[in-house]
Amino acid sequence: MATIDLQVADPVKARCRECLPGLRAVADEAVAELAPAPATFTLRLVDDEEMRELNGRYRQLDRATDVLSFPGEETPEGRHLGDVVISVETAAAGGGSSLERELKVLTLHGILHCLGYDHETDDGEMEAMETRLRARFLEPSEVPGAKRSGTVALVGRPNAGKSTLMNRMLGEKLAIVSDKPQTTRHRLIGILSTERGQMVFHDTPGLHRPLHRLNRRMVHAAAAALKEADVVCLLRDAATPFGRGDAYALDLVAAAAEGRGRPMFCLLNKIDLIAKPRLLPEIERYAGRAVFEEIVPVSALTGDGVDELLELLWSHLPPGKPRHDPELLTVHTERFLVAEMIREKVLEQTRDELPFTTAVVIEAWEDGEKRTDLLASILVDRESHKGIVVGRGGKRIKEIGTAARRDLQEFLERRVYLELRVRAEPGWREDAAVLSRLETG
Ligand SMILES: Nc1nc2c(ncn2[C@@H]2O[C@H](COP(=O)(O)OP(=O)(O)OP(=O)(O)O)[C@@H](O)[C@H]2O)c(=O)[nH]1
Ligand SMILES: [Mg+2]
Repeated sequence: MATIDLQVADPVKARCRECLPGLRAVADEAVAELAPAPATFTLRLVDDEEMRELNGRYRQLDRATDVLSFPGEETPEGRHLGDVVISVETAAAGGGSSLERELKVLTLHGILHCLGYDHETDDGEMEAMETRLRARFLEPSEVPGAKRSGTVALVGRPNAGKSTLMNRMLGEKLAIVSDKPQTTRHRLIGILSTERGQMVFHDTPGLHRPLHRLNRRMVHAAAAALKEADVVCLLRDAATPFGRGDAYALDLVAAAAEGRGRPMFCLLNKIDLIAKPRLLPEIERYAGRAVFEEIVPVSALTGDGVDELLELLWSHLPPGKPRHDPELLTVHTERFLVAEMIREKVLEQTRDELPFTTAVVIEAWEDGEKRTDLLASILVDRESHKGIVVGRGGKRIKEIGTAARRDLQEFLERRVYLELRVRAEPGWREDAAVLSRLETG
């Protein structure tokens, strides 16, 4: 935790007394989030006279200004984030909003300068960050009942239960799920619209050390969501022992936390599988990393803890208008979702024999008057894998087809004729052209 040194010069003491608790809270939270390493930070409130003197000494300008920032440095005692000085008189004269709000706005502005942001040279980066910080720290409490709108990224190791959790929160089965790791291959968007506003989930491929071009794309998709989302949830399968893969995912997320300025939560999933006493050390392990706002135990499968989680997520989304038509569940094409549904059946039916190596391509799609005719190819890595998918006497591919057709008819709400082929396409996981075709989501 950072230590905030809040100094108030005598001439402005009476004027800003009532603002101090709120201001300290914002400074505390903002510093903790933007500079999670132990740090000290000084916030000094002064009058115009002292400000003019400082402005003259450090910037050779003989006039008062609203805020000055002095970035700090590493000291033997730890990191000093810097000093922000605000003239209460100038702040009160500008802005048009309450003094407390103006002081908070200037404090956030000063903190960002201390962190090295510079709105004069950074092409809007600092401004975007300020908008987010204001939405996060100022507006929600001041506009009761305002609608929320934002993105929530679900990241974590393969098999942690990200897709299951997204489906659970949407109340619809959008993402395919399997007991095999690396089921999700693309960033999958799920839209939840309620009277509270709009929450857009980004279900992501599991974080792992990538070996193929496909896997590099997968991890890249997860990393991008981690960077852009308003709220990040790191999921961990709490029923498995903490291992190298968990440490890898945690480090990636922690590295992305610095300077994000938006909240992150750690979700301990699959609590239906473990006894409570085993959960406590897990909670402590993640609480020890100062990047998480809260550690939340859930079961995506049974729904235990999910309502509380949704409540928490809503309260941390910025205010705003919905970005998508509230009728939509997702932004992906039917073609992409249909290919995914078929791939799920392949994963289900081939169990452990064909790990990570299939893809599904829709070759033809014809909407007739009463029926949709689909031709899909299942790509495998090697000639010798074809037999596994086809099965003895074609039994397995028939089962895949039957199961897929059932789901597709429900999804498309019409009769479906599905023809499946199996094609060996060696090296498809490295082939940029094939991968781009698969990404027409
Ligand atoms: N018991 C239990 N099983 C769960 C829970 N959540 C997910 N699972 C199971 O865990 C497996 C993996 O779930 P997914 O949702 O596909 O996991 P994922 O994190 O999306 O995996 P990738 O897409 O491969 O990264 C499936 O067999 C799920 O049924 C849970 O809360 N409890
Ligand atoms: Mg998934």
